[in-house]
Amino acid sequence: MKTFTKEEFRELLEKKVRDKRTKTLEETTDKDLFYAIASIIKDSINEASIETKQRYINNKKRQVSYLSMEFLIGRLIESNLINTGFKKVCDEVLADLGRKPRDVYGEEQDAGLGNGGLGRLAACFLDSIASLGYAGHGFGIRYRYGLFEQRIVSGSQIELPDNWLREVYPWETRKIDEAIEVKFGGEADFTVEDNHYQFHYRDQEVVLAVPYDVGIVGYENDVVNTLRLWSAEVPENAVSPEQYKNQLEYMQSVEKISGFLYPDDSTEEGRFLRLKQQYFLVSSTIQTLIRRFKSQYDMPIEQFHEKNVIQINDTHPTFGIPELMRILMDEEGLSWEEAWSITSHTFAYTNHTIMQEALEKWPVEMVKRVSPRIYMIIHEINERFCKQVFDEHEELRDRISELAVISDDVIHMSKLAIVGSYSVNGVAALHSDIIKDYTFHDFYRLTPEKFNNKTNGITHRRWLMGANPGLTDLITDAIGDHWIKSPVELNQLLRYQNDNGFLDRLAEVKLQNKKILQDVIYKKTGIEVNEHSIFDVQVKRLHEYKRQLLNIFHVIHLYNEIKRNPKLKMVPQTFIFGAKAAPSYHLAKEIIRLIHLVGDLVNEDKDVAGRIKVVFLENYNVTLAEYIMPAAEISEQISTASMEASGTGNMKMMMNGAVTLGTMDGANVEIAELVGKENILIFGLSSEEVISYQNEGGYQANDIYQTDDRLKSILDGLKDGRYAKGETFSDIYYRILTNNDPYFILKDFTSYLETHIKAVTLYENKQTWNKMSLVNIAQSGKFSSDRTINEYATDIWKLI
Ligand code: 26V
Repeated sequence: MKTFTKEEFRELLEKKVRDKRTKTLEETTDKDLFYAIASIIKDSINEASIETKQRYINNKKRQVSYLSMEFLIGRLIESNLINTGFKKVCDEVLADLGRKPRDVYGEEQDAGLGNGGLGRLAACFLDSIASLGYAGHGFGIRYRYGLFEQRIVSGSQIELPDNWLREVYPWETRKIDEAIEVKFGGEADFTVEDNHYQFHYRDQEVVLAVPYDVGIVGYENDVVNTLRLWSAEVPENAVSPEQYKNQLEYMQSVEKISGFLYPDDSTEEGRFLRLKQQYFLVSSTIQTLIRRFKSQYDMPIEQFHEKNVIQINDTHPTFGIPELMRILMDEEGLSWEEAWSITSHTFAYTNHTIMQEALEKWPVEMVKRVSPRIYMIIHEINERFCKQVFDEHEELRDRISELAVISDDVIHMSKLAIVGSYSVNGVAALHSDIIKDYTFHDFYRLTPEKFNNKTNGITHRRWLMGANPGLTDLITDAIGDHWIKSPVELNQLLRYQNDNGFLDRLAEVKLQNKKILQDVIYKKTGIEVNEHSIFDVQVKRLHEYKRQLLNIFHVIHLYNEIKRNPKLKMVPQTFIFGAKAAPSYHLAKEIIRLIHLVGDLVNEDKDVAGRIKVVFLENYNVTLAEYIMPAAEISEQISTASMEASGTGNMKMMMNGAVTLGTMDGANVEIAELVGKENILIFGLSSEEVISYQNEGGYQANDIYQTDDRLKSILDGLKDGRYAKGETFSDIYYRILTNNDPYFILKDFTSYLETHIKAVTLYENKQTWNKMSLVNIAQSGKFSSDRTINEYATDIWKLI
C-alpha cells in the first residue's frame, strides 16, 4: 500500500474535492471531505485488491468463503484508515484544516446489514481474515434497507426504514459483468440418458444476482479481500411470467428479494420471502465459486473441495448444501456419491444458538415452491442418511426419528447442516459442550469427530485501536506496540497491576471516555449524567433470555430503597441501556417501555437526587457501540445460564477495561477463567442448575413472589402502575407468574442484588477497581478475533 506524507495527502485531498465535489478545500463541508477521503482510500484499495487476487490465483490458494445472511459492518472509514496506515496523516491534515476528524468520519452512514452478535461477528471475522493474510471472502446480501432505525415515542419503540443507500455508498463496486442468474420455482422432471438422470426445468423465474464488492482491508499487510453483496434485479429483456399482472409488478417482486434484512416473519408471505433470500444468496455464491474454480485452477471438478471451504454462519445458508449437489450432478454430470463426497467435504457449520424457537425449520411445501429440485435433493439426503444410520448404527436405531432431517413435513435446517458438513462448531466452550451433551447429542454420538469449539472474538483494531485511542496510546507507551499484531501480549500489562501511577492514568483515560459518552447522552436524550457515577452498561438485542428485565428490577429495587430511606448513602450509578426489539416481539417491546417509564420516574424524582439515573440510548448500532464500550465500567452480561451462546459485547467491554457482572454463561465462563474470580462479579444459577430445573422441574416462581417482599412490590407495581406513572405492564407480570418465570429472574434476583452491592463496594476503593480493570484489559487478548480466525484456519479450514 502506498504511504503518504502530510503534504502529499493534503494535495491529493485537494484534488479529490475539486474532481469529485467541484469545490476548494476551504469550501468543503464535512461530507465533502468524507467522500474525498473515502475516494483516496478506495483508489489504494482497488490497486491492492487486484494484486491480492492475482497472488491468490498464482499460488493456487485454498480459499474460504464465509456465507452469511448478515454482515453488520458499521462504518468503514476509520477502520480503513487504520488498516491502510493512513489514519495518522489524515487526522493531521484534517486538524490543520481546522476540522474535527470525528465529525468528518461521522458523515458515513452505518451499513447495518445485520441484527446483532451474529452479523457483527461476521464483520469482525472478515477484518481478521484479511489482517492475517488468509484467502477468505464474505458473501451476503446487499439489502436495500438494513436493520430498522429505532425511535422511541412516549417510551415505545417505533421502527423506521434504514435507508442507508440514500447517498452513494463509497466503498462498493458494482460488477454487472459477474452477475449470475438464480432460478426459482417452476417444475423439475428428468429423463434417463446413458444411465444418467438428465434434469429438465420448466417455468422457472429467473432473477439476476448483481454483485457489489466491498474491499476488506488487512492491517498494514497489503491484503484486500472482498465482501461480495448480492442485489436482485430483473434480467435484461426478461418478460414478466404469468403470475404477474404487469412488468412493474414483476420488477417489484424481484427487487423485494434484496429489499429488506429480515422480512416480517409473522406472515406467510414474509417467511416465503426470507426463504427466497436464502436461496438467492447460496445459489449466486456457489455458482460463482464453481465458475472461479474452473477458470482459476487447472483441476477437475472432483477436486473442488481441495481448494474451497464454505463456512456457513448459522443455518441460514444451509441450502448451499443441496445447491452444490444440484450443480455437481445436474450441470457437471457427477454421480450422487461423487457429488456427496465433494459437498460433505466442503461445508462447515457454525451454530449460534440452542434456543429451540430460534432453530430454523421450513415447511416442505414452501421449500418446494422455492425450488422443487432443491427439495428433491434434501429428500434424498434424508433418505440415504436415515438408511445409513439404520444399517450401520444399531445403537441409534431408536433415535432415527430424532435424527431425521425431515419430519412431519418440516425440514430441520440444523440437522441438514450437520449431516452435510464436515465440521460443526459452537461459539464458546460452554456452548459447544451443551451442543454435544444436549442439543445435538445424537449427532455427536454418530459423528463425534465433526464437533468442535471456536470461541468467538472481536477485532481489537476496531474495538480498541479505533474506538479507544486514549487507551491504545497508554498501552503502547507502557509495553510497546507488539500487542497490535499479537494481542495476547496485552498480558504484559499485568506488570503494572500495582503501579499506582499507571492505574491513575488508566482511570483518567476512562474518565475522558465517560465524558465523551456523557456528551453523547446529553445530546441524544437531554439527560445529564454524572461523569463520576458508575457507568453500568447493558447493550445488546432485547430478548427475554438476556434479562434486561432483571436489570430494571434492580433499578426499581434501588429506587424503593431510596424512597424508604431518603437519606440513604449511595455511590452514584448510571444505568445505561441500548437495545432493539424485533418488531413483532411484543414482550420485548413492553420491556423497552418499562425501562423508559422507570427511567422517567427515577430521573425526575427529587428524592433520588442524582444517586441513580437511567439512560436508554435509542437506535443502538455499531457506531453508538464505539462510544459506549470505552466508557463502560460495569458490563452487564446477565443471561440465564446456558442460553447465551457466547456474547461478544462482553469481550468488547472487557477489552476496554470494564468489569463483567454476569452469570456463568457463554464466553463469560472463559473471561472468568482468565481474570480469576477476584476480577469478575459472578452471580446466579449455573447452566447445569438451569437445565436440571427445565428438565426435572422443582422451581416455583410463585413461592418466591409470595415470600420476597421486594419482588412482590416490584411485580405488583407492574400491574398497578406505581413505578411507571400509572402505566401498567400486565403482560410482563403474567409472563413471570403464570409461565413460571421461564428465565429464572426471580430465582437469580437476590444473588444479583448482592453482587451489585459487592461491585459498588469494590468501586469505592479506587485502586482496587482500577487494578481489576487493568487485569481485564491485560487478559482480553484471547478475545481478539485474530485468535479465533487462526483456530478456524488451522483446525477447520486447513489453510495452513
Ligand atoms: C434468536 C431468537 C429469536 C427468537 C427468540 C429466541 C431467540 C434466541 C436467539 C436468537 C439468536 C439467533 C442467532 C444469534 O444471533 N446468535 C448469537 O450469535 C452471537 C455470535 O456467535 C453470539 O455471541 C450470541 O451469544 C448469540 O445469541
